[in-house]
Amino acid sequence: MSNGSRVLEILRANYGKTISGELVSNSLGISRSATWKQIKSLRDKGYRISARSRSGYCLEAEPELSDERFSTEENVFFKDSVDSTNLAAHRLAEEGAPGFTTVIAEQQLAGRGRLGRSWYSPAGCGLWFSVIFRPKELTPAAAGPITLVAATVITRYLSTEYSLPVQIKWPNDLQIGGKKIAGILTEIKSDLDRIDYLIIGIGLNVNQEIADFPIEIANLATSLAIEADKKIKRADLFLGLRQALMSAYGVFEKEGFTPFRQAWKAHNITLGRQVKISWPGGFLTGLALELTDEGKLVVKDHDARIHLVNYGEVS
Ligand code: BTX
Repeated sequence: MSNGSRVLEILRANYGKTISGELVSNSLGISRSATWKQIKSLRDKGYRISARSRSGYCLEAEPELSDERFSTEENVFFKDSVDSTNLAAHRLAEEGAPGFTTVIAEQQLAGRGRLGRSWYSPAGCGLWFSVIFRPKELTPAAAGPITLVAATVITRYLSTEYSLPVQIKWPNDLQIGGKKIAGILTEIKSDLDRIDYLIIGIGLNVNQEIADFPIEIANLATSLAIEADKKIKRADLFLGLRQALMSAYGVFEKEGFTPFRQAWKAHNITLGRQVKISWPGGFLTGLALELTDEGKLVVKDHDARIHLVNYGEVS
């Protein structure tokens, strides 16, 4: 155990109480200045520790997300700050990280949306994480609906835990009352018939207030705290969502999208509407009729021709 973890262990055992610096140093067999160095580094990680020269140190609050919080979870990597958890997950996957390896960050400096858009991911209020999947049997084509599976699982989880009317806009937007609460970015590394790995990145607004959103998305975005009218413990929510995703993945790998389709339909706001679906270089307008077992959107255009669409942006 590192000196930092040992100092933290002592402070935690005396949570809310002041403990003398001398006692901490003596019980660890390190100098007072080495103890002070560890206190400073814990403070940098977000631990609120008061220090008084005569009386000592007192742990007053711990960061919600931290290395220590997830130290007992298998293959969960926490970062204070990262460019993008999807990029960090790619790097780990390239180094051979096993399936279900997960990167979670307090903040992303270059959080990514689809088609080169950016995802606003400041510290202290959201869940920004990416999970690596290593399908053994899925072909790239069969893996397509995995984004819909993730959307269904997260929607079901949030609806049940917080009694919120979360809705899915095909393919990857989670909304409440027309405002975006979460986004999913799925990326794949594969050749034509074999998947090396899939990465599912999830951005979920948790404890933001309306005033916390930048002006460009203030009217488009919402958070769990705004909708549920209470602050939410992010670490517990993350672990619950990750578990739900891992379990759902097991079902998807064996049985495909079919077991999730009814739940997706129950929460969706796309079917039965006139839609414009755009993709790089084209678009289609028509009525969204159905979602197939393969996760494709069935659209009837104005000449009554039927199209099966598996990628695009709905407006
Ligand atoms: P998207 O392309 O569907 O949505 C991106 C659009 O959403 C932006 O152009 C902006 O209008 C809006 N937006 C940006 N930030 C937010 C926000 N915090 N809340 C609501 N609306 C917002 C959706 O892309 C997929 C996003 C995935 C994000 C996760 S976070 C963890 C992982 N790492 C990473 O870099 N991306 C994923």
